[in-house]
Amino acid sequence: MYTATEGTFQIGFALEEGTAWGVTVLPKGKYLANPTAIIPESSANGPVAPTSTPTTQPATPENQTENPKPPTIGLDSDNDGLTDVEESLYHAVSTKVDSDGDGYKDGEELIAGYDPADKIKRIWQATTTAVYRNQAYGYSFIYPKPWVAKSIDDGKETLFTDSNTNEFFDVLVQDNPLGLSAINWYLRQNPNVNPNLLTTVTVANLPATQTADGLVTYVSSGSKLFIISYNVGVGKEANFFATYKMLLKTWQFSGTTTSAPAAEKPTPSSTPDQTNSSSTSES
Ligand SMILES: [Ca+2]
Ligand SMILES: [Ca+2]
Repeated sequence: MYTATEGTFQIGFALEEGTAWGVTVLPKGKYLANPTAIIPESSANGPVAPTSTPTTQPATPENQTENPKPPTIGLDSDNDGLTDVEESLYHAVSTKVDSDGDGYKDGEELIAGYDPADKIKRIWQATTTAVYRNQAYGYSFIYPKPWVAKSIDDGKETLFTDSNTNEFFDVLVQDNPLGLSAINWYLRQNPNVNPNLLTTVTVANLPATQTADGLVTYVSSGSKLFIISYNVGVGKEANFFATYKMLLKTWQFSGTTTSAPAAEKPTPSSTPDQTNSSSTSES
């Protein structure tokens, strides 16, 4: 239903299950929405429930066309998907597409969770990496061993910094009491963003939401929402895009996985898996 009068509008909609609008929790039911409020249809003439930011939400999202571009990737001399900085970090060879001679490109291997400098090892078995485990919030992943990990706020946020470039990864845990999916949580926080600009990737076998620049990933698990971001720095080149994808690939929630998977190689492909879609928990 849509009705309009001078200077305003009203839209009717029905919720098949409960959700939230700003700070307002909406149970299952039928509603009427106008630029300043959402009200149950059954009480359309009664008191209104104000929305959280009625004066700043535009009536239409058409003007939200921001489409953040991925940053410029740092020098990749052999064009194998690992920057020269990453080649050094993982003890690969910056002039060899396939450093360990196993038939798979260096970048393809790292993104799939394999050691680009060893024919057999997975990346978590490499001497160049370490595992980070956050006991407070029940997650873990693999990161470059030389990086400095620093937790703040009792583990609610942790930074992983490369001291040479000052690029860093940031994992921030937010409350998600309604258990919203990643996409719904994101759109609730960023109501003006066009959902078509977001992409869906897989993290720990869960659908995750990623911004168009590929730098921020949102994962929902239980009553928590995990924001995993890659901070390149304004105007700088990104040297660790493959490493960021490796982090997402190796991310695990406690209790959702068992032992390390068998050491099968990634399926041969000229286009490395950008969606981290294959499981790390299969054996
Ligand atoms: Ca390279
Ligand atoms: Ca290889």
